[in-house]
Amino acid sequence: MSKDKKLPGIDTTDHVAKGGLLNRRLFLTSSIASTAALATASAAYGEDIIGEGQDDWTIYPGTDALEYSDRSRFEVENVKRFIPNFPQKFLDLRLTKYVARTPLDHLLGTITPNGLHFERSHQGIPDIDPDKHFLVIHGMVKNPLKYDIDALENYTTVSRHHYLECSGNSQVLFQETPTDQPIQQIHGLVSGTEWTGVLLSTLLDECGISPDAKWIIAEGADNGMMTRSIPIDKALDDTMIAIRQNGERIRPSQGYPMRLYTPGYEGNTSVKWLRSLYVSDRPVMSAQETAKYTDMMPDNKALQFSLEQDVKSIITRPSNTMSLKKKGLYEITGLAWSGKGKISRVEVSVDGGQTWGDAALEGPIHTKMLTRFRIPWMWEGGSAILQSRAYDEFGRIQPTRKELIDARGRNAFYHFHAVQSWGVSPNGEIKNVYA
Ligand SMILES: Nc1nc2c(c(=O)[nH]1)N[C@H]1C(S)=C(S)[C@@H](COP(=O)(O)O)O[C@H]1N2
Ligand SMILES: [Mo]
Repeated sequence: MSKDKKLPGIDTTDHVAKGGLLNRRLFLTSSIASTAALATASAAYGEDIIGEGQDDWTIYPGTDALEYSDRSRFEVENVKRFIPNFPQKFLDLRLTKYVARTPLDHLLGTITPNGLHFERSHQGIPDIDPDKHFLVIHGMVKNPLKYDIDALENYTTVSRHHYLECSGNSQVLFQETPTDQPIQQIHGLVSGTEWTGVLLSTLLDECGISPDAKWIIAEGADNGMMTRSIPIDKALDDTMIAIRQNGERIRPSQGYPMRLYTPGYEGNTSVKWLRSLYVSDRPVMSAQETAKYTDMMPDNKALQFSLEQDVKSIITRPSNTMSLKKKGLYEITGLAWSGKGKISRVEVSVDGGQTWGDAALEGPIHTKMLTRFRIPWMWEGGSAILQSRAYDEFGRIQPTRKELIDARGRNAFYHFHAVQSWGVSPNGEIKNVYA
């Protein structure tokens, strides 16, 4: 947008931080859309609504309805869980078969479409026939019981908006040098969903757990038999047996027909294809809570059961899969979440963390769910370093990368949640930098 174009009703001088960050109240004014339109839409001309370059789809009737609808064929090429043109040098052949990532740069809002939910399946996806699968609850209970999917559908279910994040998400940012991986590869192991399920407390109540029960040991029916220990307090709080994802039965890759879902805990504890919950007075000390998913500290001792995730945010637009084509007004937007509760505030900086402005949060804000933030930014064409910093309702703040590494040391691998930086160069190129 050139300087001589008017921005009707918009005060582009209301700066809230250095580098061109503008007051988030701009989004409340009715004309913000026309500002965006001035910046991005091209001029319509002539009397015809079917202008040059536009086909006329009104002539013939369209195709028939499908039994199960699909995306537009024009969306299929770019918006996928496997990164298009993914640089060969990053391919870890041991993992790629079993990992798929959410294309955060292509999404808006906070709900991840089911077909784009990230996936981590350590030993592949079992092809489970729901008529031949059930969950048993046993161990320190009065009545061991078993539940198939039909039984679970008959309980009163809860539907809640929550995120799920692998604790290995963003781990490449612990490395010494910034990465040139696409944002989907860096941060794409997080998704947001309306999960529907039966609260585990309901089923544990029915089975009658012993007063000495301290842990619930969950086991999956997959080839890897993922096994994790969940503290009893969490099991009785908001843990559910999830059976639906955004309304429909959960996908095979998400644990069909039933999975454990532990809101705000590291993704690994949400055991998919759940077949057993063993009530115990101690954790099981499985491979996934000893050799893996522990936090190696600077003194080479490992923290175990660091299950609840911290407060975190990322800027998804603009990000390193895009470049800024011209000077002008941009919206900086991204996602913030906390494993403990609600996001209360997100600040954005475009000068590498020297000055900060408050971003607008899009409501309703759900607990342990992705929250979208946005702030207007007038880019004058210089270099900039974009950062976001989230707070949760308990006052927890995202640390800087330096603070996180000082606390966690160089052995750290899981739970990277520090402030992340996108460097913008004067030619509009964006890449991951350390600031
Ligand atoms: N049974 C089983 N449950 C599992 C896994 C697995 O491999 N097997 N992977 C875990 C890991 S590491 C993560 S991050 C989440 C991923 O859930 P999603 O694939 O639905 O995104 O599931 C967890 N539950
Ligand atoms: Mo994970």
